[in-house]
Amino acid sequence: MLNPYSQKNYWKVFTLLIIFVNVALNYTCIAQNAKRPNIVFIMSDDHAYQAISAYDHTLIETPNIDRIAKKGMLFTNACVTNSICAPSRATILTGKHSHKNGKVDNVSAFDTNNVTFPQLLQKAGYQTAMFGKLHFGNSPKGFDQFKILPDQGNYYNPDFITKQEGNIKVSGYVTDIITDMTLDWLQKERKKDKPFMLMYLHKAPHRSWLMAERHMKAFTQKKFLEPATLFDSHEGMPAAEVAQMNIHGNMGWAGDSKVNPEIMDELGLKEIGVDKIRYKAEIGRLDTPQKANFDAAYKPVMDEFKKRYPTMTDKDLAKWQYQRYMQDYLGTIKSVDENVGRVLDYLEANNLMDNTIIVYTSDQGFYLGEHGWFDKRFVYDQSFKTPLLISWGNHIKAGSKSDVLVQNLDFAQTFLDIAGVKQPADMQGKSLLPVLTGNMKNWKRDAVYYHYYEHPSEHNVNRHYAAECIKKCGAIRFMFLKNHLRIAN
Ligand code: SGN
Ligand code: CA
Repeated sequence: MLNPYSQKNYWKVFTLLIIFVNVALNYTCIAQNAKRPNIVFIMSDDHAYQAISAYDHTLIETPNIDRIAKKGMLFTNACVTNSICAPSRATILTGKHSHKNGKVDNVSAFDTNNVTFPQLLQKAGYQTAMFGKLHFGNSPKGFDQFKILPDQGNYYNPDFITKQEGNIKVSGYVTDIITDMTLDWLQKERKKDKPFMLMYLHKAPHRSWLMAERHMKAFTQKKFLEPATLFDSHEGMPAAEVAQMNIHGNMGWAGDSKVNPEIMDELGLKEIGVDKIRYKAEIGRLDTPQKANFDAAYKPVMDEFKKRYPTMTDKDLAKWQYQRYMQDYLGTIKSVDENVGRVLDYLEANNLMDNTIIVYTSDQGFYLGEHGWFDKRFVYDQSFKTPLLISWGNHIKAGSKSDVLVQNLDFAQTFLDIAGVKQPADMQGKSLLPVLTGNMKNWKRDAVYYHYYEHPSEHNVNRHYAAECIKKCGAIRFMFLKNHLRIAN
């Protein structure tokens, strides 16, 4: 028997005690970490909710993205604070409106003095990683690993800025590559004794809508239903008259509709902006086999167009451009859906579904021909609203739907809340935890605020701000445009 009072044994007891405390502390830490939920934040770029079958079956089936809604919750009133790429990402990371985090448009640099939720999660013991499009002009803080596209990135054989390997170029198709990187990290780098927060961020379906080779033949032959407002006169929408987002008139023949520049010259088609340069910049990146597949799919389309062109009216051309737009845009989404499926399969196969909150969203919505438009920016429904699907094991009722007004401003606080990390007092959103868990007595929101700043700029959308207010009779959206107040829904 060890006598703790003897001088010799005192040190033995003391050492044993230290070992015991250490083991106990480590064990508690591992147990706590194991319990804290993992976060998988999946975001695509410019993915309209109209192009997700969980919302609408008209245009495309997205069985894998839909899996998230089947296991969890589909939000029908998720919106953004500023419908453009980098500002949306800044709002998501900081939990602050554009005027507070400083990233009001795509041009200004992101102020890295901002505190972001990944930094806070990392400090709290989360392993953090980001793969794909960030669009900030600087690297993200608070990540143990990242591989990001420079600026907008490219669809084929893209370059990446990486945390550990410097700048690299990877052969292949961007959506597949971002997924390979994500799966690689999950398989080889994820530390099993820590919770993780993974940002898996697609470039697709951003302009100029270049799909994977494997989908080109099928998608270039598809026909899609036209939206009722494809030929909108924009009556009562004063800013719409000067905006340059019209499918017929502002889309490039080469860069967008993929009409070969030589065919443009042959037909006498007028170049829109730097249309031909955009075509060459994207298509010129394809290697020989990739280009052969591209030609095999697009040449028959262009041959047919050449034949029809002499007899086509403006209306015929608009209809043709709408079909070309949908074929390419939706073709890129097909790969996003397949690849989301690969990540979900991995999480399922590795028993990670129960303790992982999975979010699918877009940096904003997008016009798919509504009002005759493409692009976003305006606070009308299709770009103000964004898709949002969230699953989280048994914490969220499978197959549930919420029409509560939520914003991309809410993600930061939601993630901090579920990770048990203190939410900074200057964050401006709300944790969605009560909504996700059906605890609605703890949820209250009367209105959300919107502000679009990027003007003068591409697409010429005037600056405007808006508020959507919840009234007993439903939601009303007020839009302030050049000091004129209008109702925008
Ligand atoms: C590019 C696109 C625009 C798009 C902006 C912003 N033109 O400039 O159509 O509105 O990005 O998009 S392109 O000819 O270069 O494709 S965002 O999603 O990054 O905000
Ligand atoms: Ca975008």
